Amino acid sequence: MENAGGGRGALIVLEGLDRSGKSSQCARLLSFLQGKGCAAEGWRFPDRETSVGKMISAYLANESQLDDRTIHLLFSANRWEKRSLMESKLLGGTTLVVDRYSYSGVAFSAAKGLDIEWCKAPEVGLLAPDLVIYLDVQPEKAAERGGYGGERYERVEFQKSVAEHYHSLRGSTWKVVDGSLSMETVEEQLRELAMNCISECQEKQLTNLAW
Ligand code: 2DT
Ligand code: MG
Repeated sequence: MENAGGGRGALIVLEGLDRSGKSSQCARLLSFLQGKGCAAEGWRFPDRETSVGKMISAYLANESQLDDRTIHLLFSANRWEKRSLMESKLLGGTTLVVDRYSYSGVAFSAAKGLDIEWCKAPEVGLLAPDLVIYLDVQPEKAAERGGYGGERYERVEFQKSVAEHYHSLRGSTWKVVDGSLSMETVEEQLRELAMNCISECQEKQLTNLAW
């Protein structure tokens, strides 16, 4: 379809609080795009498969303790270690649907009290998304959705602070979708946003994240 002419793929990021529906919607969007014949892959951060990702995973499971700045930089390193592969996929025409990215990195660390500018710095130079879809749900509502999985950060008070920091990061590539609507309604909105993004990004250069 859109990328049949050899254009680049789109970098589409989904962001939101824990239990906002990101992972389900990423999967639905991905199968929709693939069903349309679009070259697309689903990615997620943290990517827990790499050696850095394994350290992050142990930290999130409360199996290890790390200084706040140290874990922040590991999350960032986990994106940096994937940057060149991400770039070659995109330039090769594959659209990437990514579950969390630098915005999670900044919003979660800033919610711990780290300086937001300090948090943004290591993200500069990663690839800039063409579209960031923020699934907006109230922290209390998200917590009701089958509860949290018991990982670090999965507490309502903390998630409220994360939501405020996400809010301060909203920029021109952001689209806020009401995540409290039905799965089908959200899915429909995401399809439209993604299709528009994929066709529009054909004429746009891939750029670096600059905040
Ligand atoms: P998942 O529940 O989506 O696996 O995320 N996080 C994530 C950060 O603190 N910094 C980051 O850079 C990223 C990508 C959000 C696990 C948790 O990790 C947090 C929730
Ligand atoms: Mg989680």
